[in-house]
Amino acid sequence: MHRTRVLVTAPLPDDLMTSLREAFDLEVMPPAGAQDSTSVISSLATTEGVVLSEALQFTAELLDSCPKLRVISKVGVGYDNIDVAAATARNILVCNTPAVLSGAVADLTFALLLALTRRLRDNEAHVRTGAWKTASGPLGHDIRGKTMGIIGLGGIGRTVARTARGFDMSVIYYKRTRDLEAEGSGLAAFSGRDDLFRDADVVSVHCALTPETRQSIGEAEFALMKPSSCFINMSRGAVIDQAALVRALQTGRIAGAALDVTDPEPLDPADPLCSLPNVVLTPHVGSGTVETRRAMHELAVQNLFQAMSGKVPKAAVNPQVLQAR
Ligand code: 8YV
Repeated sequence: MHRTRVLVTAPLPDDLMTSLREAFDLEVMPPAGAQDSTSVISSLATTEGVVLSEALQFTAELLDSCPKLRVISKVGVGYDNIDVAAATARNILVCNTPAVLSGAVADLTFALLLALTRRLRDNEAHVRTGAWKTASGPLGHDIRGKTMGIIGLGGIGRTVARTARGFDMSVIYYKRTRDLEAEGSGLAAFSGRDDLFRDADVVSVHCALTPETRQSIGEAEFALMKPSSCFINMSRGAVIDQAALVRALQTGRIAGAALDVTDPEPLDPADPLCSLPNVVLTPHVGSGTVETRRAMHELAVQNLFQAMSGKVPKAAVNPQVLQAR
């Protein structure tokens, strides 16, 4: 009897793996190292569905080696490792996991921002090294009363805006299409792009990585920022010109940066970012809580089940594929 072949590239909890195994002929991609596109091409020839992590780049070329593929269900809200236009042209439905991770990413945004502005690392070292015996800890800066500038007001950006309001911050945002609801409800005021870089005390990036946003924040934008301002990136490392950011930090053009994402990932410990004192770094763990990852995994598996059985999944990136079918 023919069983539908599904490839899983993301490590999923046992119970979800069991439910997938009961329904499909499952192939699990080995963890990092073997996860390059070419090593799975032979299995992709018969694969009809994929539960996808960041492990594979679904380029048009790779999609061409997947003649039977119908559904790619991404674990994550960002789907920049999938050529969606090429998938749509081949009638392949792409799903993702929005909303369920917005809270966790927004929380880490503020954890990083406060770590930077309240000099958490310096103050911790002050205790651990005994420096406290002779001097009080270094002073930080308030975020209360300051202006948060959000680039990209999607689900995550809006949650960051709500959290910023809880910290008594003013919130301005830039997005290609204005969010009149956010403006009307008083959540965030629209700002021109240059004005945002000029006026914000904190610039926080939450836009998707697209051909338009790739390398879109660089020398010119950092030159607009206040010397006292901080830069945060929670989206994708490639949205910014990282060398320009390093220069802005080294020269004191901006005060500091907090980055959950870099280009490349993992970041080489010899990278200049790792030795700058005014930088806080985390290893792309914006959604990295037990609860949020569980919710993402459940949604990705649910999307796959629904899409494979011809139903409209909870979160489809290119739902027009379903209409075409
Ligand atoms: C990662 C993320 O995908 O949702 C996104 O777009 O960047 C993260 O949540 C995470 O590593 C899950 O694989």
